[in-house]
Amino acid sequence: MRVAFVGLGIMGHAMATNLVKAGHEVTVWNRTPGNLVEGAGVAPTPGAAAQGAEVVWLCVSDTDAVEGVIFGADGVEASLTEGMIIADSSTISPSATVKFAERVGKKGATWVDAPMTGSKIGARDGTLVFIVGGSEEPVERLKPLFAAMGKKIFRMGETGKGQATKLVMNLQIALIFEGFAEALTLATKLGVDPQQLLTLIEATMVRSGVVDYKGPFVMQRDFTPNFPLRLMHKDIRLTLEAAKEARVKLPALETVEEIYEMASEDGNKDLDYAATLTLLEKWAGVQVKGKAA
Ligand code: NA7
Repeated sequence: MRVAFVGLGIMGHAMATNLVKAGHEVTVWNRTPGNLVEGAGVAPTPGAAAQGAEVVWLCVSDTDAVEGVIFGADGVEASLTEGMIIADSSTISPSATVKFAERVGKKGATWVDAPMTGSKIGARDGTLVFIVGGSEEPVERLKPLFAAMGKKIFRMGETGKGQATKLVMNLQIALIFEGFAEALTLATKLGVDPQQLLTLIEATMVRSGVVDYKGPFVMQRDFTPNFPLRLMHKDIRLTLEAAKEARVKLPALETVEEIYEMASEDGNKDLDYAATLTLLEKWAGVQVKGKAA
């Protein structure tokens, strides 16, 4: 298929690369020039990338970035044609998604929200899990592209429901990780070996996918970003906004949001969100160390 790919960050670059590898005709655009994908064409603007494309795939930071690349100067909007699909893998506001979809719908284009989970490694290996909102027909048409970048897709309902679901998934990741980080901090302060604690967790019902993935990184104190703290913080804020719009109270997430705020002020925003641990350590006056650290 002819695909315009907009946004070549940690996730987008790997995703566009996998589309090229699967034989699709890809043209990329990235805000900061010079970010190239082998085998793909490069366009000077998002609008130029979208010219003649069947699908415009987005993977940019946040709601404002999506609005800018679609509706801003030199944006995709001017190149929209009947039948074109915009697939958005950025994690953004569900209510803004519905508004964007209505606006592009006036030009005959369809919006599919397709945020994903699987992190940097999933993007590289083409094993992402897509959490999709949109009508059945365009989602069906996108299947060869989903297959090139991921291993599973879950259609959660109409446009906006993919974003809504992604937010409630990240809500859980943020709370599960914070529980793990608090446990490691208190264990260390009480003289329990964190590595042994991790081994115990893995052997019991406390085990989780989040701990399976993050545990080894934390034990080695490797906070290089798989999923940057600033982006998880953005998702937590989006979740709290969506909850407010829906008149739902999320007290645990509100507290975790404050931790992210302070961890960012402490200079950790470009590290992995696992670096929120360092704030708890600072307060407790300890450092969690596994055998390998
Ligand atoms: P990254 O690695 O921070 O990449 C973000 C990308 O978004 C990158 O290509 C940025 O371009 C681009 N970006 C950011 N702001 C803008 C604006 N205003 N206009 C156009 N492009 C922009 O994030 P990830 O790849 O990890 O994640 C991307 C999304 O997936 C995000 O929503 C996550 O929550 C999930 P740059 O190279 O900085 O010029």
